[in-house]
Formats: sequence, C-alpha cells, structure tokens
Amino acid sequence: MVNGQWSMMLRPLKVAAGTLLLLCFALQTSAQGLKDVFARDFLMGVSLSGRNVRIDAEQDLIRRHFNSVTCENAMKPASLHPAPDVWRWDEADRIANFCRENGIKMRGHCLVWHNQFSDWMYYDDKGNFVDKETFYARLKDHILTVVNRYKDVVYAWDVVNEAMSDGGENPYRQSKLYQLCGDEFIEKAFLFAREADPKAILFYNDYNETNPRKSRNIYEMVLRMRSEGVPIDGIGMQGHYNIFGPSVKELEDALSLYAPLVEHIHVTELDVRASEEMGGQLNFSKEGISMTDTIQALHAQQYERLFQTFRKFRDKIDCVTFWNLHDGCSWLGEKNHPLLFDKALQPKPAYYRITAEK
Ligand code: 9MR
Repeated sequence: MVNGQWSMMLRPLKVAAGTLLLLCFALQTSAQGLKDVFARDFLMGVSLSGRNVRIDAEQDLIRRHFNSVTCENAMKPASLHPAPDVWRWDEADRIANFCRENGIKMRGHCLVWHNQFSDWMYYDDKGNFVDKETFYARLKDHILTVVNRYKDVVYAWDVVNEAMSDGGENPYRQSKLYQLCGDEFIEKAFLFAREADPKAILFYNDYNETNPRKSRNIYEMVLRMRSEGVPIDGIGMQGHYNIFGPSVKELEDALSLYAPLVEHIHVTELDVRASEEMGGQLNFSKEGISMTDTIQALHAQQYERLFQTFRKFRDKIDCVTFWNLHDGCSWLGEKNHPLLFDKALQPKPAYYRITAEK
C-alpha cells in the first residue's frame, strides 16, 4: 500500500485521538475549582452559614472550589455566648465538622467586634459598666474557651474586627468597647488569643480598608502595636467593594502600605456590588438593580482587576475569602449580584474572567 493510502486510512483515527485529547483537557479544566486555579497564589475561602453545609449541591460547590472556610456568623460572640453561662455551639460545630471531614482549613471570625458582641460582658447586675478588669476577665474566658474548642481546625483568627472609625477626629470607633477600655481592649484581645493558641495567625480585620485616611489609621495602629510587641501577624482587608471601586491604584496603595508591616495579608470578606454602595456597614439597600449585559461586564472587569492586583501581592496575600457562597445567600441580597456564583450555583461571567486569564 502506498503512503497516500495509509495516511487516508489513518486520518479518522487521528481525528478521533485529537477529539479525545480535547475532551480530556476540557473535562480536566471543568473539574478544576478556584482552589486549583489559584493553587500557586493563595488559598481560596468562603464564608458559610450552617444552612450551606446542609444542602448537598452547596456542599459539592464548597468542596470543589474552596480550601478555606469562615463562619459568616456562627463563631461571633453574640452567636456563641449570648449570656454568661450560655454557650451555643451547634451551628459553629456543624460548619467546623464539615471542614474537619473534608480536610478544609478555617479562618476564625471573630473574637471581638462592637457588633454582634456578647453585650452582657460590659455590665453588672444593675446595668452599669463593669470595671476594666472584670471585663477583661470575661473576655479572656470567652477567647480561651472558643479558641481552644476549634484550634485543631482553625489556623487564623480575626481577633479584633472594625475598631477604627470611618471619619471624625478620633481614629478609633467610639464603641462601647472603646468607652469602657479605650484602645487597650485591642492589645488585650491579641494577647489572650496568642495565649490560647500560639500557632494561630492573628489578624486585625476592617472594611473601607482602601480608603486613604482609614488605611493610614489602620497602619498606624498596627505599627504601634507591633512596636510594643503585641502579637498581631496580619491585616484582614475585608474587600466589600463595588463595580466602580476601589481603583487599581487605591487597592495597590493600601496593599503597599500594609505589606511591609505584617507577615500576612488576607482578603477576608470579598464581594463586588453591582451598585455604588461599598463597605461593611449594614445600612445598604437590598433592592439592588436589574442585571444588564453592561453591568455584568463591569462586574467581571472589576473582579479581573482585583485578582490581577491580588496576584501582584501573592507573596504577602495568602488567602482570599468570598463573603458568602452564591448570590442567593449573600448578606447583600441577590439583587446586588455580588459573587461569582448565581443563586442557581452557576458560575457567572466574573468567574470565567478570573479563571480564564490564568
Ligand atoms: O454577613 C453578616 C450578616 O449575615 C450579619 O447579619 C451581619 C451582622 O452584623 O454581619 C455580616 O458580616 C459582617 C462581618 O461579620 C464583618 N464585616 C462586615 C460584614 C457585613 O456586615
């Protein structure tokens, strides 16, 4: 048989082999999750409620894409410790057990926050403020108990959340914590957390953290604490953003400010609203907007810019956590369209954008 005839006969085989190769490649790519795509950059995290880990399809989505989990609310003081002798572990245990069973690490959130706090710690029986020592003894007991319970699975804690103000004369938020203790409660919380688990990495966590004025205040507070030997290992940049901001420059400025100061930066609560609202405060509109192709494109572009910038700082950023699993369970409501997955758990254009350009 002459060469030409052989090659004619082999052609269908070659086509079939090529198709098979392409199919294998497509299957492999589609089997990869965010955690695989970003494996050389940072851990990919998600915040969860107990409900997420009760639904099979959501469990699958979590296992496929994420290798770090935060409890959205279940480990906050108000959830765990609503009264002096009352501990409610169910929800946090459920999420922690899901992580233990699936070999997923956890970020603990959070030990001290002016919101969703165990407010009883501030007061005596008559409703007056207790003295600082009594408050610190209660806080220490809380921190030691919580950190010890989860230290096998939690590798990092948001020790103090949102202690800085968004404006005004005083850089510190004028919360009850501040009224009772001044800014001293911050260092106390870090000292108690380090005592409870010397191995956990400890974060100060805040929103509007790319705002030049607030980032300067965060920087100065962390700098002072570190120079005094307070065990702060990292800064948590919450990352409650929108389709217009922050700009790459604003984000890079904040990252460049924080990076030399701490060993670790985590993006702790990432979402990108399809509106002009931003930040971690609760006074936002849940009405949201109707999605259009233009907004969908802006949303994808903003995610792309953010991840390009995060990757530039991959030596310092070691975890990026999305605040909620999909739009249907976002704290912002599905009409703000903030996440990578829609409420049917399907990847959105932003997902394809950040995974494709890798
Ligand atoms: O997503 C959380 C929402 O379900 C709670 O109702 C709210 C209560 O204050 O807290 C939300 O999470 C916040 C996080 O713990 C700290 N940074 C801001 C987040 C959004 O408010």
